[in-house]
Amino acid sequence: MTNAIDNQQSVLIVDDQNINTLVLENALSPLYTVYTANGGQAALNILHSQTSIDLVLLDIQMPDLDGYQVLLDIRQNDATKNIPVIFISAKDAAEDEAKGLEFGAMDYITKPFNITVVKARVRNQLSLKKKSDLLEKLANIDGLTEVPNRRRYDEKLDLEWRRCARSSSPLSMIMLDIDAFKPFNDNYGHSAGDEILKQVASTLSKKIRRSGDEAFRYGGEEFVILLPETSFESSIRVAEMMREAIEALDIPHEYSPVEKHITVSLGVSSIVPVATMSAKTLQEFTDLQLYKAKNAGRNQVQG
Ligand code: GH3
Ligand code: MG
Ligand code: MG
Ligand code: MG
Repeated sequence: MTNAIDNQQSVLIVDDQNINTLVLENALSPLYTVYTANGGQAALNILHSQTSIDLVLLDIQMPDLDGYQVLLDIRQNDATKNIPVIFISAKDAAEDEAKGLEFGAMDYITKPFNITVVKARVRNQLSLKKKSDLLEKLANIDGLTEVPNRRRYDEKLDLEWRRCARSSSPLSMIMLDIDAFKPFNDNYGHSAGDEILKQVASTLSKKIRRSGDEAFRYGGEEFVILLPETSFESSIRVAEMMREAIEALDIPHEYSPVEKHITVSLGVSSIVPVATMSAKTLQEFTDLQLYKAKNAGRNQVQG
């Protein structure tokens, strides 16, 4: 195992015969971070840990879990389903190769392999992986504020809802809307408005302390923060801290009926998810609290 260098891609080599793992590791470790596993279960253990793997070189015939079973597991798991797999197998009949590709492998290399060809094929798959990672990132980030977007939020809400349902722990949500943003745009101009959105987004991101919490741009001048496994009381405190942080930016807004600077209103709610309820319930509750904060005079937290 080599040390991870920043931005270096990672390859997991899986083979029950040490000589194969060794030859591949020698060829690839000068270029990539290499992990090795001597069986199917060992491979899954690495893939299920926090390690990020960009490509798997996978033997098919192994005594414990075979390559097909490993690939099936990779594709069924949210965290690993987009990792490309290259089968490297002594099963060299055309039907075997076709079966491997139909199973979802990106490429198929027969043994005995030519190491130069293996390196070229690995390089091709990793270059594709880099491009698809970039596209995936761009698809999930809001272009203006650079925080995760609505699309990412929808995915994350669904994921955290299911996760908190399994652990019977509360999922909390904060919805935040800039007060009197229309008169700000009307008087200071739309690009000045855009700058406010960027500042608000970066303030929210900076105020997030727990690694599981995340802020998203929900739309227009509305942001949403998801706080998995966080109590209602803690979430109210986070919301109040965010409200204060934005007020402390002290951005002049002469045309606001609230204060002479930019303020925000926030709604908070918290649910221990159960299977019969939809994640949208939490969103509706939180939106209702935001509505209450607006009606009660803005620049405040309601929950
Ligand atoms: P309230 O206190 O009730 O929230 O009042 P408001 O004026 O903020 O609410 P309203 O929903 O009427 O206005 C939202 C404004 O946000 C209108 C829209 O032009 C502006 N807005 C939405 N997206 C953007 C954006 O990307 N950039 C800029 N500059 N303005 C935006
Ligand atoms: Mg084998
Ligand atoms: Mg709004
Ligand atoms: Mg508003």
